[in-house]
Amino acid sequence: MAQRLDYLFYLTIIGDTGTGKSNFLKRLALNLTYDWDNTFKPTIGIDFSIFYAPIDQSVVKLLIWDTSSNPNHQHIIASRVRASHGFFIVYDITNRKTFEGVMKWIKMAKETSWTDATMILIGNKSDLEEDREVSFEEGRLLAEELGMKFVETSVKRNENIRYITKWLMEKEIEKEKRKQKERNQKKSLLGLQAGKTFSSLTNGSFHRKWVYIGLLSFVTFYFILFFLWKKIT
Ligand SMILES: Nc1nc2c(ncn2[C@@H]2O[C@H](COP(=O)(O)OP(=O)(O)OP(=O)(O)O)[C@@H](O)[C@H]2O)c(=O)[nH]1
Ligand SMILES: [Mg+2]
Repeated sequence: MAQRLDYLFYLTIIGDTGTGKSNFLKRLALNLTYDWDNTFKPTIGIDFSIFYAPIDQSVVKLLIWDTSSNPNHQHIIASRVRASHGFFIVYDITNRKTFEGVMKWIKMAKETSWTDATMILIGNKSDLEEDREVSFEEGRLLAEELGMKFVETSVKRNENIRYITKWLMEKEIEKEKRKQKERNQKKSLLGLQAGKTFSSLTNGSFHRKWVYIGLLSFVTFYFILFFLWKKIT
C-alpha cells in the first residue's frame, strides 16, 4: 500500500562554523538514538537528511539541508537551497562573533530563496551558561526587530529542537492551507470551480452542447439559403 503523504517541506540550517548545525540535524533526525559526540567535524559543502514527521492529522516529509559556512562552498549551497520553505539561522551563545554573523546569513537566505520562507533565529548551546557571551534578551530583541521567531536550544541536552521544528511545520501547513484557499477562491471567481470544470470537461457535456448548437446553425443556414433560392428561381 502506498505511504500517505500530505506535505513535503524543504528546510535549511545556516550559520557560522561551530554553532552546532550538523548536531542539530542529527539530533532531529535521530532524536534519542543519537549518541552525543563532542568532537567537531566541520561540514564540507552540504549534507541533508530526509524523514517523516507526523503533525496532528497530517503526514509531513522533511528534507533538511545542513550547510557549511565555508565561503568557498556558498555557490554549491545557493543552488540547493532555493526552494527552502524555512531557514534555521543558528548562532552560538558562547561566541559573540557568531551572533554578529547572523545578518549576513539572513541576507544570503533572502537573496537565495525564491519562496516566502519562514526564518527562525536560534541561539544554540544554552547548556553552557557559564560561558555565555550573548544574553537571551539580545537574541530575542534582534529576532523581534527582524520579525522572526526566536528560541535558545541545547543540542547536547536535546532542548527545544523538536519544539521549534514542530512550530515551523505547523506554520508551513497553515501557509499551505491559506494558499490553497486563495487558489480555490480565484477559481470560483472565474466560474471555474474545480469540481464543476472537471466533471463538465470529462463527461463531455460541455463539448457536446457546442457540437449540437453548431450543427443546428449549419442546417438552419442552408435551409434558409435553399428557401431563398427557390423563391428567386
Ligand atoms: N555544549 C554544547 N556543545 C555543542 C552543542 N551543539 C554543538 N556543540 C558542539 O559544537 C561543535 C560544533 O558542532 P557542529 O554541529 O559540527 O557545528 P556546525 O555548525 O555544523 O559547524 P560547520 O559544519 O563547520 O559549519 C561540536 O564540537 C559539537 O559537539 C550544544 O548544544 N552544546
Ligand atoms: Mg556542520
